[in-house]
Amino acid sequence: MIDGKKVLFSGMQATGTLTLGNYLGALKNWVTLSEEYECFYSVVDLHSITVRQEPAELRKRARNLLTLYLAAGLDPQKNCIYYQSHVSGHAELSWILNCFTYMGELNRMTQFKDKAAKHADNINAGLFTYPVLMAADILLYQTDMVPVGVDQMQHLEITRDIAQRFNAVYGDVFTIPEAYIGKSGAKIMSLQNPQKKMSKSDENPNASIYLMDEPDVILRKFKRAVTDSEGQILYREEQPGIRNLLDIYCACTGKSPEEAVKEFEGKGYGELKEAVGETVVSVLKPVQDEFARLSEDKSYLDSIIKENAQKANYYATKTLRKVQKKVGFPERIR
Ligand code: ATP
Ligand code: LTN
Repeated sequence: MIDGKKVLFSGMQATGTLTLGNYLGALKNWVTLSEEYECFYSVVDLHSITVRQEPAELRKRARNLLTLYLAAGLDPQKNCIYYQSHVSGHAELSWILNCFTYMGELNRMTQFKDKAAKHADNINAGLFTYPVLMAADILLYQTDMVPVGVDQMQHLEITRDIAQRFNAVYGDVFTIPEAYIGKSGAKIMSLQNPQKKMSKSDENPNASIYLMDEPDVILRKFKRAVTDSEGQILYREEQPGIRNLLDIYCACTGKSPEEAVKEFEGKGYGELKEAVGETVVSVLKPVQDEFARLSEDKSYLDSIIKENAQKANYYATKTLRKVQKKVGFPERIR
């Protein structure tokens, strides 16, 4: 608890360009949640180097991602928006938690298996212990709630296991976090293959809507979206392409699938695609405009980065000192 509010933590990696999936499945919900919780939203750059990065490119993407957090509507006075690498407590706690995590547990992580297969030439120890760093991110702020996609559930489970194991030895040190899986936009699928999730690392640019796509590009991508030959607009499993378009429409408008189906009754696929495209354009336009405006304001951004890193460090250090004392490190002489 901070000032009577429950604590929420989440983060995103600055790898690739954010997609509509990231926006509807994560960022948009973060803004809603920020009213109710004391929130920490991190650009998790320590996680990014588990795969090779070009330094200048990583720095640029990390800054763009932080700017996007703000552009999407997160108020930096109310939410702590910062770079993970600016708070050394993440790495320090991660080391300690490594000593409370078993090889067998990490071996079961499906993300590790996937990424190891994808980067066979660089299966480094950081990739293996990635979930421990994620546990440190969360536990460092005594987090109650973690909004994540279903793909991150396994990492949240291991975080809870590590925390419970530590608490069993040393008493109630860590708050045990709960996952929060948002309802709307939970899984936006690829426009080219509706069986696959929309992902920023997809090789086919037509499969994903990028947050910075121009309106005509967005409309064109929707026009080309893969559908089916059923010829009717219904929300059902047998029509994954149409269902995905309706999901996107609902996540953008707040309408229910039933309402959307009713609205498009008797209409053709072309009309649906155009309507969804236009809705997405109107949702992304203010974010794009605000991103452009903020990107120009270097000194404002720098002041946010500095102040929020200080705030994050304050809370991180509080937990870290407690943990260091519990495990038996000598007291600091001041
Ligand atoms: P990558 O392609 O590099 O795996 P990604 O696009 O899957 O990246 P992540 O960085 O893994 O994105 O996820 C950032 C956040 O966005 C997470 O909370 C994740 O659950 C959410 N997210 C990612 N893709 C989607 C999607 N298609 N639908 C809904 N939410 C998504
Ligand atoms: N692993 C997550 C990003 C991430 C995260 C976190 C999410 C790193 N640390 C802590 C929630 C809480 C991902 O790849 N989406």
